[in-house]
Amino acid sequence: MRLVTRPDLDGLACALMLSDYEPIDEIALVHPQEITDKTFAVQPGDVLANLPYHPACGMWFDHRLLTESNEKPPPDFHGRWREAPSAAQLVWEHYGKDERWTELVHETNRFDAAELSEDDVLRPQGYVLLGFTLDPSTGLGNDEPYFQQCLEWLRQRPLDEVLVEELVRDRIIRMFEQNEDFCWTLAQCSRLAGNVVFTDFRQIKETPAGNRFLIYTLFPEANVSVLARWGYDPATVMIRVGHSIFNRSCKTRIGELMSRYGGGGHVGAGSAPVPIMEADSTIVEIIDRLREDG
Ligand SMILES: [Mn+2]
Repeated sequence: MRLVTRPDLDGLACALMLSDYEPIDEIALVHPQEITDKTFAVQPGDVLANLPYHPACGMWFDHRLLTESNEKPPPDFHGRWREAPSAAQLVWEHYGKDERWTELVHETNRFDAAELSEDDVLRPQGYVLLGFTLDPSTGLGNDEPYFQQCLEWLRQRPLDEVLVEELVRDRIIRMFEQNEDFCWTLAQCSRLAGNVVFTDFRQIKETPAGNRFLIYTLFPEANVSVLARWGYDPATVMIRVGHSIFNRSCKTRIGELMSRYGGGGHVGAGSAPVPIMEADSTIVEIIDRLREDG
């Protein structure tokens, strides 16, 4: 049985639990947009977790908004869906809330719902720290083998022992080193428009990488961020929008907003790939909407 998930901390927690309960012998890692765009072939019987629904799958666990851009599950699908802090929370509930996973699920919930303190962003520890090393937007590279390796380790030993593995430590060190540069680049490429901070990485050839919450420590006045960078598909610009995790007053449901542009997401964060020629007008539209909503 194959598990299809997203290579972040939520995906890792789902994989850890599901491979304990189901005969999972293969894991495929994909971005949610690949399910939305149907560019990834979901096979009959696949278990989908932490990704939008796909009609071919045998089982599905997810917590994102059900929006126009994705297919809706039938009422009797196998698995669990709800607006929840993480997909891991739903997997955990589905299999009876085993105590072995309590801390994992609690910390994954905090990380995936971005219920983080400034300390969690600047001096992360435990699962939150591991989460940042896994986060593709942190930009440490080589994410898929790293995900598979972390999964393997967490099956065998406690988190403390995994965090001191050389491969993990190397990523932690690189992450702290790059944060300083990243803050400087963020400050150069961002401007405040009312309650919105807009960061434009299109002017930079290679998209700089770093902790995706640092923007909110730099612009505490903003309650929402808009980021534009070159898409994985070179004909598009990826627009990512997220509520500030410190100033939680933004009223826009981001997943619904982004689904209008062919993307999707959660209440607090989402993204959409936009054709290059439409990017500027779309960005203006999104910023206007976020300013109107307050
Ligand atoms: Mn998730």
